[in-house]
Amino acid sequence: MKKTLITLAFTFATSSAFAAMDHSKMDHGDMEHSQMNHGEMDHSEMGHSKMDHSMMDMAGMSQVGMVAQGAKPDKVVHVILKKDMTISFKKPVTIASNDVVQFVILNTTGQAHQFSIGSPTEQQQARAGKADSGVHQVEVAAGKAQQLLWHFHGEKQVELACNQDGHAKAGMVKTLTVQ
Ligand SMILES: [Cu+2]
Repeated sequence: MKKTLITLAFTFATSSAFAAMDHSKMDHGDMEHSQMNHGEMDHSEMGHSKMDHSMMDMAGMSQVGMVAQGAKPDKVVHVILKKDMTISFKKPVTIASNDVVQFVILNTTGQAHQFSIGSPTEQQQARAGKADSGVHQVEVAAGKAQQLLWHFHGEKQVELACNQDGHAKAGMVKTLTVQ
């Protein structure tokens, strides 16, 4: 248990003060819980796959996170693609950094659309035709639903879009800010 805590502390330490701490002299029994962000450090719910990939800089990773295969979602967000060329959420949602979100995307229109996720910069690059923009994209056929399990980490400004020709311009863009 102590080992787990130490590992987590190292993993999430961002301040140099914390990193410079002499761990050999640290009294873990008296460890100040106020120093920890419990939202990010609830290890009882945290699968190791969720932690490990956050530390890796690998291909297929967006500036706003990556696909979270096999992870347990913290939140489920229902996304509706509508005929008026909008992307909307069924209910308002607050997404925090490190959340694993299961997007359930319903295409209520009579044509195929995409649901893509990335930073605004990555989305611009994707729409300009750049192959390795970092954007992750799911195809949603007319009248069908798709799912995407996404682990949010990195940049706070996130853009959801359909990048088929002209669709983003027509309104199929939704921005959100990770808390
Ligand atoms: Cu579209």
